[in-house]
Amino acid sequence: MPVSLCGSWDMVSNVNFEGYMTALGISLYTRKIALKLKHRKVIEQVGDRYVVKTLSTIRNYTFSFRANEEFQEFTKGLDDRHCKSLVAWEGNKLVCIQKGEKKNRGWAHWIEDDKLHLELHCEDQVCKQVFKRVV
Ligand code: ECB
Repeated sequence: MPVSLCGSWDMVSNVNFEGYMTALGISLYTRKIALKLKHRKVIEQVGDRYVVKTLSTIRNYTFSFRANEEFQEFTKGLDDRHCKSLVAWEGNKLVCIQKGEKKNRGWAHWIEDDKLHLELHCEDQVCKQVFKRVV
């Protein structure tokens, strides 16, 4: 049984978010603003139904899904694309594959050293984010 990712988490590091946003075609202007943001993740789970909220001072993104079930994702307020997304546990990692216009797009979440880790990838870019639990 994988450990629970549930709770509220505050960003402590964000490596190569710039490269990830560039791969998604985000404009220089928006990237400059987005790079200054500290994200908060709020993860809720009931059975195999998840809600993942990414919160910031200027924009929020909420995404809900059932594990092992493909669904339509619209990345509203991010790069505004439609993807066919599938989230599944692979060992201790919650892994999402986002099929769509962008190649090799997806992310993985896992817990390591009491921190929430997130690796976001798109094309040849990998962004690594770490979050600490909000107390
Ligand atoms: C919503 C907080 C970030 C807001 C950034 C604002 C403008 C940047 C516009 C586009 C950037 C494109 C995508 C990166 C944004 C957030 C990265 C995490 C979103 C995500 O897919 O989280 C997953 C995994 O936790 C769950 O949806």
